[in-house]
Order: sequence, then C-alpha cells, then structure tokens
Amino acid sequence: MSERTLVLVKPDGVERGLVGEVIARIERKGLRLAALELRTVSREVAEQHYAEHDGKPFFTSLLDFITSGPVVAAVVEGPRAIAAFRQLAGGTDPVEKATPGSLRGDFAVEVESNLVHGSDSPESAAREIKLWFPSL
Ligand code: DAT
Ligand code: MG
Repeated sequence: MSERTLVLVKPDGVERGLVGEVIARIERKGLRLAALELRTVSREVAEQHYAEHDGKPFFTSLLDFITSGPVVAAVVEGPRAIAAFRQLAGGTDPVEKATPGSLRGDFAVEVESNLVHGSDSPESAAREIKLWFPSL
C-alpha cells in the first residue's frame, strides 16, 4: 500500500547545497517524488506546521530558523513512506540519536538545524501535506 509523507529540506540543507543529497537518498530508497518546490515559509505556515511544539522553550527559535531562508518542500510517496523517510532522516538529535548513515547522522550536528523534516504519522502527514500542498 502506498503512503505519502511531507518532507522538508530545512534552510541549513538548502544553504549548504544538500538538496540533491537528500533527494538522491529518497529515490535510492525506492520512494518517489509526488511534488517538489523551493519555498520561503511564512511565519503563519511555520506556526501551523510546528503547532504541536507551541509553548515549548525552543518554539520561537524553531520558527526563526525555519523561516530564515528557503526550504525545499516535497511530497514523497511509496510503500511505508512515512517510516521509511524517518529512517533515512535519523533521530532528532543528530549526534545523540541519529546513527551514521542517516541524513542527520551524516550531515548535521545541532538539534535545531538538523537538515530535514519528515511527517511522523499518517495523521501528521495528511495535515502537513494539506498545509504545504493544498491542491494535492
Ligand atoms: P523531528 O523533527 O525529529 O520530528 P520534533 O518534532 O520533536 O522532531 O521537533 C521538531 C524540530 O524542533 C526538530 O527537528 C528540531 C527542533 N527541536 C526539537 N527538540 C528540540 C530541542 N530540545 N531544542 C531545540 N530544538 C529542538
Ligand atoms: Mg516532528
């Protein structure tokens, strides 16, 4: 059964020229791109995207970061796409939780600028795809 997930290459990844690396790993894994676009995120969309973190100590800083430069937003599809991309991404903390071989494990150090976002559940994926790509 095919699934869809929302993937972001965050501003650090775009700035560092790692968009191709992320997309190559997605395709190599056996997932497909259903949508792909370079975007600058508004504060409003950023707040909605990260609504679950509203009130946490890092929320304002997270919004500042995600709106600090262009991101690449993608809808990625394929069997088990949600969990498969989370595996490619690695854990949230690039040093403590992401293993070498994962995107964050290989290319990131700080928790906040951890290169990529991927939806964490079917409910999040549906909500995030609607937010980023309402016409899909
Ligand atoms: P993930 O992106 O792995 O789904 P999350 O949803 O828990 O992680 O958090 C969203 C983002 O917020 C995460 O990618 C980086 C940032 N973040 C999470 N925990 C943080 C913390 N303790 N300090 C600073 N930034 C944090
Ligand atoms: Mg998350």
